[in-house]
Formats: sequence, C-alpha cells, structure tokens
Amino acid sequence: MKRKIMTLFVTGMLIKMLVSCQQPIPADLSKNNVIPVPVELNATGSSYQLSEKTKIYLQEGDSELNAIGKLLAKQIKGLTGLNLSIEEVPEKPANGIYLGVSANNDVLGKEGYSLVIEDKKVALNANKAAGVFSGVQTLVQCLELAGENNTQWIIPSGNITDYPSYGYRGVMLDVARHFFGVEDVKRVIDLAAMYKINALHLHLSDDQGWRIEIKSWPKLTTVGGSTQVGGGEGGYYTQEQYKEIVAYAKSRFMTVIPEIDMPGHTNAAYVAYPELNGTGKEAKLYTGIEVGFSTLDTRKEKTYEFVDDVVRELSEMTDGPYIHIGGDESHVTKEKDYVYFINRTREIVKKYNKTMIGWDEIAHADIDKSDIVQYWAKDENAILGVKKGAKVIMSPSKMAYLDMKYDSTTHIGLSWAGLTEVDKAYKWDPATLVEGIGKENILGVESPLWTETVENMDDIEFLVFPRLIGHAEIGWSQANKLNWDNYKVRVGKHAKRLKALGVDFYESKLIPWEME
Ligand code: TNX
Repeated sequence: MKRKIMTLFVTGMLIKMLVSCQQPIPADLSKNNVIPVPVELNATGSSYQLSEKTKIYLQEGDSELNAIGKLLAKQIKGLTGLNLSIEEVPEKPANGIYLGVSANNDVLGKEGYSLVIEDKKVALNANKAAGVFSGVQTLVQCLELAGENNTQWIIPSGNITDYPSYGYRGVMLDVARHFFGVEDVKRVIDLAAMYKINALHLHLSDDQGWRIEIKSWPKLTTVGGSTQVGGGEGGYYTQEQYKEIVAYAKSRFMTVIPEIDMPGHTNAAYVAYPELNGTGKEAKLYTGIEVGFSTLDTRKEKTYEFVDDVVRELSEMTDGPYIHIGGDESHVTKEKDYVYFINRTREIVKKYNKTMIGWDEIAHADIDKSDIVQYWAKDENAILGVKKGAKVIMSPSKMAYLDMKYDSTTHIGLSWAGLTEVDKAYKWDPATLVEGIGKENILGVESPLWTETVENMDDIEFLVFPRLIGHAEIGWSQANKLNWDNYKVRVGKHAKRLKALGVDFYESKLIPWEME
C-alpha cells in the first residue's frame, strides 16, 4: 500500500513537472514597447519561451538570411546570455525561431515583415532579407523576462504585420567638424539599426576638415584632414576604411550617403589646393565654427576636374544610389555662380549613375524629378524643389537637428534653431509640416548631428538618444499611430536596454524612465 502511494506521488510529481515545463507563461504582447510602433499587432495572451535548446532555423540557401541569423543570435546572447544555434532547413519547422523570405505579400514591400509568435514557435517572414532584418529588430525588442523570479526569457504571443511609412529613414553624422573613427561609426550604425534607420549620411567635408581619401588629390586629406574644430589633430578615412563602413552598414541593411559639401564649406579643400579657392583671399586651416565664408572658384575648369575626380572616386566606393553634394550656406558665392556650379556638378553626378541630393538651397538650380532636396531651413526652397518635381528628405532644423540643445542647461549643442526637448523632437508629421509638401513628395526623414560641440562617442550618444528613436518612429510608423503620451511610456521602457548597451542617453524629465 505504502509503495502504491509512493508511486502515485512520484508519478504525480513527474506529471506536474512536465506540465509546468510545457505550460506557456501568460503574457501580453499588446503591452509591448516596440519602437517604431508596428502597423498591426494582435496579442494572444500566451508566450514562447527561450532556452539554451532554442534553435534559429533559416530558410535554406540564402546567404543574407544566414548573416541575419547570426546577428539575431548575437543580439539574443547579449541580452539573455543564451547561446542559440543556427540551422538551415528546407521547410518551416514545428518549433524554434524561423526566419524566411517567402512571405509573398505585396503589402509588406521590401522592408516589411510578418511575425507570428506562438507557444511552440516563432515565425518571421518577409519578401526580402531587408524585411527579415526589420523583423529581427522587433523580435529582439519583444523579448522580456517573466516566470518565477523573473528568470525566464519569453516572447509574448501574437501577430505583428509591419512595414514602413517612408522608404528613407536616415541619421547624419558630421565627421568634418570633429572626426570620428571607424569604430565609432560602426557603433552609430548598430544603435540606429535597432530602430530601423536605414540610411547613414556622412558629412565628409567642411571648412575645418576633409575626411575621405581621394587618390587623385592626395593633399585633401594629408593637408585638409589634418585638424578639426578646436585645433585637435583631425583625421580621415582611407578608401579601405570607408569601404569597410559601407560594407558594415550594408550588413545592417543601411545605405551610406557620402556628402562632399560644395561650393561653400570648402576651406579645407582649397587650403590643400589653393587653385580651387574662389574667395580671392589667402586661406588657412580653420578650427572655429563660423559658417558661410568659403567658396570654390565656380568659373574655373580646374574646379570641375576636381569635382569629377571626387565624385568618380566616391561613386566607386559607394554602392548606394546617392551622392550628396551639400550646396548649403554658400553666402560668398554669387547666385548665378552658385546655380552654374550646381548645374554642372549635377551633370557629373549623373555621369557616374548616381542620384544627387543637396540641401534645400539647390532648388534654385535646374533640378528635376531625378534629384532630391533635403529640407532643413527654408520652406520656400523645399516647395520650389517640389514644384520642379524633386523628392524631399525632411530634416526640419527645429525638430530634427540632433545638435540642438535639449534645454538651456544642456552642456553641449547649439541653439540657433531653438531648444529641442524630446517631446518637440517627436511631435511633428513630415506630411503636414510644410504646406505644399505632401507624403507623395517625401522620400523620408533624416536627423542630422552636426558636431561643432561634439567631441566623443559619449557626446554623440547624449545628443542622438533618445531623440533619434522618436524620429525613427516618425519615419517608419503610420501617422495615425504617432502619439506622444503613448510613445513616452514605450521609450521609457527602453532605458534598461540602452543602459545595458552602455548608451549615454539624455534622461529627459518628460519621460517616465524605467531604470530597474
Ligand atoms: C547649419 S544645416 C549648417 C551646418 C552647421 C549647422 C549647425 C546645414 C545644411 N548647414 O553647416 O553645422 O547649421 O547646427
């Protein structure tokens, strides 16, 4: 009898243990904190639990998926400590995390994805690898701790269907005023990619420094790259290093847009090659932060040989479709010379099969629907560009400029466009901001970080985060989903993640940060 009771007891314990292992932990995906907020999200109340045994399965035979699988494993490892193995499979498996590129769903486009989370499996499907990459960023954000003593990593169950509002979602880093090396740029790429930013605009030249090796004009870097704001030693990327950045960005589905700012902002270039100087004054290396005093000599053929060589070499190392030619604040270039210069430079960019982007002033030149105007300052310039058929990248300085101070006490940053607290940075709609510019005219959104006052990675992180996260949502999410009160709670929940990654973000008082 005793034995029978014992057997029953042990069997009961075993069953209980088995059931408790298999019983999914209840969780609510709708309480999630995903940024950018997805197009459609339905919660089903249960969860998928991760363990050391969880596998990442990849649809067979796709090298891009393989790379994404590895990045996913790395992100999961970083967050949870779990080592997931990766395996290619011919068919969707009955368990594990599956990544596939055969969604065959027009609505999803190139970057959209569908994510289905069930008790036993997670399936992420897209039309293209870029979509899987977007979905992976969502999936990682959905991971949370649950269960007894909060020790289990789970993904709340449900379905997410998601795709971007705008195809271009960028961040700009000015590496001319202060130079930042390859490792810093890679960190910016990684952090921005977590929020589905897909364009990295590098401001590679300005009065204070020339930062990209051009083999046919070697003194641009050896002389023009030798200093920076404040008189530090400056620096530049060799072509090999630049290509390394392009490849790293590409592996995160991000396009690099190189900018050579002309005909103004060119002091460093013509200190190296005085024959390009159009000011009639002798030039010296410059380490201050004034703008608008420099110009190339727009009427000299030599200048166009220079532009041709620079654009050719840049095009050869850039696999993306765009070359940014600057064009802003050319205050000492006569209007007719400015227009002449932009027109000729535009032809050179076209000759190398690239699309020209320029700051909004370029709308005064003979541009058309094959060009892109980056709105930063003047409505009338951007509107003129749109009238000529050009598409617009929205970077309104009052909301999108990451170098503006948050408030009057902010220790770095400028304030010429106003103070930009996190709510102001978030509360705008690209499609209604400027009368005469609608969604159909807009390529996307970009947040520029000018670095006159930015000296190191901590400074970058402090000004970029959290404002870029809000801009990422404006660029990706549907306009009717953008809501500050809801957003501030979600972004508050990102504090732990950001801290874990060592991001030195600005702890705005407007956001209910959850630090513990
Ligand atoms: C204006 S924005 C500039 C930059 C400065 C920036 C500082 C633009 C196209 N030109 O040269 O760095 O202000 O906020």
